[in-house]
Amino acid sequence: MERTFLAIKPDGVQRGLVGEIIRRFETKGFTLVGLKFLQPTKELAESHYAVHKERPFFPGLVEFITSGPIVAMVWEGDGVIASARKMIGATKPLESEPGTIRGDLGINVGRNIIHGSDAPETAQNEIALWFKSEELVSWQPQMTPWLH
Ligand code: FUP
Repeated sequence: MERTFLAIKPDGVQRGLVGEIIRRFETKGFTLVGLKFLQPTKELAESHYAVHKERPFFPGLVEFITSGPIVAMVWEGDGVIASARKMIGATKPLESEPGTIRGDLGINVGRNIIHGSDAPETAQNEIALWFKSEELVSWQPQMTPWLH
């Protein structure tokens, strides 16, 4: 079963959006298999965003992500990687459609509430970076078999 890594960034936590965001993925029908609340170290943030390390916004991005606690999560379900990206919406505020998390809840490219893995390989790498295998729980919701 496909899995993706999602993280509610410090702005999402500070604005009280944790419940709203988790609700969207739960009601969509995806299954939460990993969850932790932590303030990332600079080392962890730099590894996570290593692909952007030459970009001018990199230092500010690392400073922001390490500025407060975040909610790190692994979600599971059919097509969850691409589906979560759709639900999150585009990076640029003017391109994130209403109905998406960023389109409904944000206006700033840097303070964009949530991260989601963009492809199967990055999902696998990010899950391994943020979670130990014993922190992930394999389970099946019992009450809604028609969704799964
Ligand atoms: P996304 O996958 O939508 O989170 O976006 P990217 O991987 O392209 O960018 C990672 C993060 O860098 C974004 F969440 C916000 C930040 N960023 C900026 O601050 N400025 C930019 O011009 C582009 C990205």
